[in-house]
Amino acid sequence: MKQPKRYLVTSALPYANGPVHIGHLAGVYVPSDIYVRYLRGRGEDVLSICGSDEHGVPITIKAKKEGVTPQDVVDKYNGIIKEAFRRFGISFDIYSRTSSPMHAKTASDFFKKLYEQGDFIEQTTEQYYDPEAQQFLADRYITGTCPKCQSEGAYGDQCEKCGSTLSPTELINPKSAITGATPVLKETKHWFLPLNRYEAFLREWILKEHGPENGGGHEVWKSNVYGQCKSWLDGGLLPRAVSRDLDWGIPVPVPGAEGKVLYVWFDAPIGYISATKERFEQRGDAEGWRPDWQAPATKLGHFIGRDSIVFHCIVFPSMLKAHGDFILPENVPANEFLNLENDKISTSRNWAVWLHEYLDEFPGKEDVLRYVLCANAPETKDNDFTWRDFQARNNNELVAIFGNFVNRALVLTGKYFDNRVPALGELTDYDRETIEEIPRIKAAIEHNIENYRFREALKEMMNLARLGNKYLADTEPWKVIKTDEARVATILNISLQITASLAIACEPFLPFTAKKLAAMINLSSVEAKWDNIGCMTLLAPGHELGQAELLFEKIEDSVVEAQLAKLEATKAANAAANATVAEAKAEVVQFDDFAKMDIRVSRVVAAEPVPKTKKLLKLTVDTGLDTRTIVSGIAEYYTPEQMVGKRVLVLVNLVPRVLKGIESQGMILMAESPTGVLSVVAPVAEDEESALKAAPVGSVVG
Ligand code: B3M
Ligand code: ZN
Repeated sequence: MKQPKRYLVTSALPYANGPVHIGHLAGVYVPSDIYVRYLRGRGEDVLSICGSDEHGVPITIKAKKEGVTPQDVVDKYNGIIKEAFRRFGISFDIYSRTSSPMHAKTASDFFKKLYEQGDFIEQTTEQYYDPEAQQFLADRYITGTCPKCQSEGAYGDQCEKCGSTLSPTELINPKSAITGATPVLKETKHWFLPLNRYEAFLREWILKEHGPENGGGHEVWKSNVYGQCKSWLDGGLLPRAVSRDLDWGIPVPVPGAEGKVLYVWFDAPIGYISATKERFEQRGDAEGWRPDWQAPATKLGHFIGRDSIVFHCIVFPSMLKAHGDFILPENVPANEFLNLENDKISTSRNWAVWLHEYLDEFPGKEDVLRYVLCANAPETKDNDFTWRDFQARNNNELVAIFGNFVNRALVLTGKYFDNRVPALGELTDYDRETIEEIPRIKAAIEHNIENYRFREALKEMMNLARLGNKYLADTEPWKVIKTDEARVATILNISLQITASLAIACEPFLPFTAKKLAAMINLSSVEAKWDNIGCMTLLAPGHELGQAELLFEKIEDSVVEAQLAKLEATKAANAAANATVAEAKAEVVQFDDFAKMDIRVSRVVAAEPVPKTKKLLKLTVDTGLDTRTIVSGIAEYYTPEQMVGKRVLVLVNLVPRVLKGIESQGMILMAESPTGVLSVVAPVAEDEESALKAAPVGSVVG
């Protein structure tokens, strides 16, 4: 394998149309961060590049949905994503964004060069056009009946019901998602990158150089990545349009391209180059990016999810090859997908653990999530995140092994040797065997990280903690101290050297813990170099330790149950939203039916949970006619304290019903937000009523 002079590591640019969740983290950002932290620890020249992907149709759709501009959307999510990464300790050297002027120029110049070299095919095709909105429609903006399964609401590129890939003209009864108008076919010109021209080059480069039978000299790619590439290549490549009719994106920089922008998958990977340039420009070294992207001794690696493999292994390399001024990636270590509690992570169904929410709910537990996501990373196949596993890995591994070992070594040193590293005496065979294990573990971590096997690497790092834990358990210094203090000095010296090695070895995986641990043993950053792992004089005899603290704490059942309840509530809200849609479609209510309902503004005077239930509250309400008891399944949304004093709408002539032995005399009405969140309809109180009446009609109150 070539000896790289420098490493350039890119992590997929997240779309700035939503926050980042655990699926993104396990697939891309945790592995890439482990990789770059490890390389930095080895003193390598490494640059870690990322930023927001701010163009493309998903952003414009989100903007339409929220009634704001695409710029508002990307500003909002770029901020949320960037801040969450920072808090989580993802150590990018730059986190940029594709709406930056540097990127517009870089992507524009890239396109122009290919255009001038004659690398594109210009082609006029017929595409759906919305005559009311007067614009061409992206595939996602056209909905209709699926020709395969006949279900409604299929998109122009895909039916989410049956999973078929579609083209917009296949849809039955196509409708514009913008205006509802029936779209018409209209001619439009686009630029295509003829991927078929690069087939021979790609076959040679991917299948020969990075395939399982490569003759050395290059890295072999992961089997999931190689397999996808091979099937694309075997299926034959076709020209791909690199422009779109859209008003959000980088304008196509050639004559006759009004109203057209670069396809997001054309500009986004160029974002890696723009971000690198920007990073050097910020440091007053405008040309400094060149070795990273142009010197053959740079090892470029793209960390991505499996849905981006074709773009990073086929399309972008073809673009780079056509351009000619840039190096190609040495590896594309893509991961598969992470599920959550046995269900596919989904932004639209809110089935996810969002990073920014985790950080708020689990302060100081960044490393626990990093640990669990790495231990479960979907490296070769899809994998599952469960809260029970999160708890078990924390309690049985981080607390019971890592934390326990470190804590015992430090506390015993404090107790027996005044918090100073005791001297190493004569070694037993067992001491020697233990010490000899450390370099073996170090080599195993290195080998695994360098081959993108981060789960195995993490296991080896934990083996170092296990080694120390077992050593203390076997040597029992707390017993030996009664008879042989010198022997205990040796045992604790060895334990503390292992602790110091652990502080260095855990850094790529658990950076917050590494920092805490280094402070606890007063290990300087000069000594905390990767190559010092296994050095048995890291902490000199007499060296004073710092303050011992607990590194990890047990996670209680109640914490896990609260997270599971949160997911249950999401499920319920999704089901309710679906049911509401179905009912709304199913039945029309006659006015007479509606008029039978006696609905009264009532005040809640008392509220208490119904024992042995999670969802029910027993409410006492004053309806103005009487005071009555209502049992309501409202406990998922409100606490009893929140309900007392609230004014609510009550259906008072509903036939009484006994629930959990209590007669419920009516029903509290709730309303549902567009996102499926239920809340009580709480009319204003009397004093507010007068304020309402005084306000002019049509003005907004409150
Ligand atoms: N934005 C998809 C994603 O967020 C896409 C990656 C671009 S990488 C240049 O995973
Ligand atoms: Zn279908």
